[in-house]
Amino acid sequence: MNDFSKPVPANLITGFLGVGKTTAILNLLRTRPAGSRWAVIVNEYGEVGIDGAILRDAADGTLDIREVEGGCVCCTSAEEFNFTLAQVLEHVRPERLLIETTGVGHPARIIEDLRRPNIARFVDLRATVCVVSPSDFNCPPLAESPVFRDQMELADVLVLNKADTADADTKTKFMKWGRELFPPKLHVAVIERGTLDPAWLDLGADPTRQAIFPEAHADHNHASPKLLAFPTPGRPVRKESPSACGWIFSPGDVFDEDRLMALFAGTPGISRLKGVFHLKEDWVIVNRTGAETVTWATSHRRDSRVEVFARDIPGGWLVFEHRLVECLQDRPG
Ligand SMILES: Nc1nc2c(ncn2[C@@H]2O[C@H](COP(=O)(O)OP(=O)(O)OP(=O)(O)O)[C@@H](O)[C@H]2O)c(=O)[nH]1
Ligand SMILES: [Mg+2]
Repeated sequence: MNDFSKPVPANLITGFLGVGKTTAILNLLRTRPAGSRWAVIVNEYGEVGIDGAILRDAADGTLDIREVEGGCVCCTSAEEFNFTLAQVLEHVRPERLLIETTGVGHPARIIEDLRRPNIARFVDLRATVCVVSPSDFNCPPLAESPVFRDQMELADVLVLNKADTADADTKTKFMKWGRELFPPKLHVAVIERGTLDPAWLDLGADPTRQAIFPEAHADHNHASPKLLAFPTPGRPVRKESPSACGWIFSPGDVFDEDRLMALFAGTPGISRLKGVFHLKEDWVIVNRTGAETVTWATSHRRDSRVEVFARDIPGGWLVFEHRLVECLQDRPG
């Protein structure tokens, strides 16, 4: 039973793009006690949220999923985040709140906000879990970047996910490095497929952890206002942000799977791609990080949507949009 007199236990799940944050949350949702009411707030970098669709597949009457899209809470979405948080606390009253931060964002602002006395009365911020991927850990420009270092700095629990893609040396190096950090982490682990131990969530947050680069940002100035447009058949709505672009297609638009996969495989420069697509036989999630693509069926039926991260997309986003439209089964004349 919910005890409304107590602050809601909450955790932040942080980490770079595509490291397995949503996968870890899905795993945690599977472990929750039967009947226990949980809420998840996902803060996505792009204007087109995909994680909400992924998480909603796990939803039943006791799970509430909210999306804060269009930028990270550290810059443009702070107000929207606070509004969403207030709604969840007031109307959902969960027994546990999980917050997934954007893969390009800095978690300092959100932690600071949650610790403000007016919010801390309602939210009991527990361990912040930072998920790291072996490829990021082994990439010095990334691992030394201010946002990455602060994600590590602010974490209470540090995990190396995707153990299946790490050699023994990387795992040993990660464990040694994680255990030598100061202030010490409450737990350091190597995991696979986001299998976080739910007990780690209740390790208390250390409020003395401070960001070293609180002003650091990845390159994300979300100057564009939110678009209020609706797609029509064959004509998607495009929402662009620096180094990423998202599209929403009309729910009746049906994609040819082979053409779609060929487009994604044949477009150089894509660093991350997430989408939900209406195919002839089914609706599917496509989740790609680097060269690895995972596809699975989903119950999402609202619309097809995709978010693509790329530094230099050949020909630009409009050309890519044209190619996406060419993947439709009945292409517009
Ligand atoms: N090989 C491998 N892939 C994994 C593992 N865990 C997750 N993945 C895959 O990595 C991809 C990204 O996982 P997500 O959970 O969406 O990552 P994320 O951190 O939430 O991504 P963003 O929200 O876009 O930053 C998906 O295709 C997952 O299936 C793992 O342990 N090993
Ligand atoms: Mg995610």
